Amino acid sequence: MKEWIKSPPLFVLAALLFGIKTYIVYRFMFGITIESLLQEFILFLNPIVSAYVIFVISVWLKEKKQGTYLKYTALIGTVILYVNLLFYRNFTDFITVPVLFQGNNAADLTSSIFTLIHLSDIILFIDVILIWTLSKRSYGSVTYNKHQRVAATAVMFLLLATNVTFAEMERPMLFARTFDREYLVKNIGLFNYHVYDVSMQTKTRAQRVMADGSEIQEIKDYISEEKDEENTAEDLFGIAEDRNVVFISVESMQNFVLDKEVNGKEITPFLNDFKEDEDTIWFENFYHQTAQGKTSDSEFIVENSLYPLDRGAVYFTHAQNEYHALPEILNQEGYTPSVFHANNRSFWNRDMMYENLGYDHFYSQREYEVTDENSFGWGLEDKAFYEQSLPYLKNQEKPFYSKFITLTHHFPFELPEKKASIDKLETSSNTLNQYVQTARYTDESLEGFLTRLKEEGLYENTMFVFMGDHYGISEFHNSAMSEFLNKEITGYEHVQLQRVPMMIHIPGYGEGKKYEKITGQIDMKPTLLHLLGIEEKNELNFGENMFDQNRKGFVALRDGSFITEDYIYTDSVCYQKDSEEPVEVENGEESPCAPWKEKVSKELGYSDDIIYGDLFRFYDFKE
Ligand code: GP9
Ligand code: MN
Repeated sequence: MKEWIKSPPLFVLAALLFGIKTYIVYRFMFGITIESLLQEFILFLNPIVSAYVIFVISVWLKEKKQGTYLKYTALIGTVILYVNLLFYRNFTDFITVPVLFQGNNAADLTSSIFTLIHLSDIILFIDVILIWTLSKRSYGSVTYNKHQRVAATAVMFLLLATNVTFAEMERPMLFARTFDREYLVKNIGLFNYHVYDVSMQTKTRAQRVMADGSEIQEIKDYISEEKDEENTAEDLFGIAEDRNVVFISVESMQNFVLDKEVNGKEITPFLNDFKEDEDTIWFENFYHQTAQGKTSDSEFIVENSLYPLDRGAVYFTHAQNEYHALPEILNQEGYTPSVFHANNRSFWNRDMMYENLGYDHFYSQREYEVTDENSFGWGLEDKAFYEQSLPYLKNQEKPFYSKFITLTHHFPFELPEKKASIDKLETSSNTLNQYVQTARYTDESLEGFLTRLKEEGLYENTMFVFMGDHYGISEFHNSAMSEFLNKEITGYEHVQLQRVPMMIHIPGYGEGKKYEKITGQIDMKPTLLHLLGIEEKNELNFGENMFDQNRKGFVALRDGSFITEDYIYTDSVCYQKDSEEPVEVENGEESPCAPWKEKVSKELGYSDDIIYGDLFRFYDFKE
């Protein structure tokens, strides 16, 4: 080992050269954003670790083969890096397997290739030239004894463990959640990211290949059986016909802040009035149904009336599937569907998924002016976001369907002192204490947006939908939550905390009211189509129009918990809604939750089958 430090063998030199080069590319050629010292360190560490992992293999090869292995590995690695760089210069994103086969992307790249290549890129090949030169000499082939081979390999495991530990510290559950390619590359490196991407792709492909068209009929039968007799809907069909739609996905907003105060001040004064407005239809028992895909899951549920997956984000894992999504349907009906969200395009794989779902345009970070004054935390603050969105909105061809995704009220809910209008709470959780301040910020920004739309003449002929995307305060803060709500957070209460705002506001409607029936995000697609007066032929939705009078009677959460009119089931406990207590079942008797539980798991299973098997490709929605 000692001699190795004095005069390192070629594989060590190659790993260092290649690793440092990759770091330089990450840091200065890809626009990767660094938010902390730890991130900077990981970004530096992982390319060296990855390079070492690849190059150390040479110690197990015959002497003559070592040089060849090292030089070709360096060359191929550099080519991969370089192609990614060219791709990045064009798309501000990293290559994924499916994208390689997306014709228009490749065409885009070839047409602009010369503008993407810079003369200075030559420096990327300097280490390759050096490794090629050195490998020709005896330096390229070394006789390693067994001891040295094992030592070199042990170092590899040590380096890998260090890298993984730091990455996990930086981003817990990095792989399970897989939310952003930039995060993945930042934490595990470009090459490991490609390995990961290929394995994901293979797994997805395999499940798809096994599927055939027979299953979709069974699912269709199930869905039509569950739908009750015809014509049971309250007649609201088409009450918002031909209107524009402004759909606001309100980040992390939960119902528990509504009508609550902090030191004598309402947390959400605007929403409190808005829900009671004569033009507002308010569903107070509306549940989010998201899992690890967070915001993207809520988007997926609303757009497709399918459930998200219980692990990973379907926006990532099944972005290539065939869907029959809301934006696509609206587009066919003459609407312009677009999304406004001031985050980077690849977050949650949105750039890929939106195209597949039929959105016309995605106004993302690059269309907004983000400065130190108008941003903090996750980026552009909502008030500036709305203001800067207005010119784009005005230019939409009408009628438009515009989805806005807010960002300021996001974990960790930090708001600069001067932007806060109410006090923090004083519970044992700082997160919860701050949550109310960003909730208030959201409330103000929503009010401001409506005012601006009125001024711009975009209010009267629009239908507004405000929906909370998912919880903001996790179970982890239960004890602080019980301090705030003044009650114990049982399983029952935990499920009830998954209720998020669902307010539909139709200017001039005048018959707005509060609905107490249980509903969920899965019901959004059929409900919106109903209000817009669009008949969906051949619907394959798990949700139902929320105005139907005979609905199937349960709302399923993605972890298998569910809500019925009389019971709440979670963590294997069946609660009676009246008493909020667990149901007592005599020995040998069946729990009243049991039949529901069966239905729920059947439904979730069918939804998974559609996604894993990409079953919609066997179905003709037009027929
Ligand atoms: C990021 C935004 C927030 O683009 O959607 O993500 P979340 O963590 O809430 O899913
Ligand atoms: Mn969110």
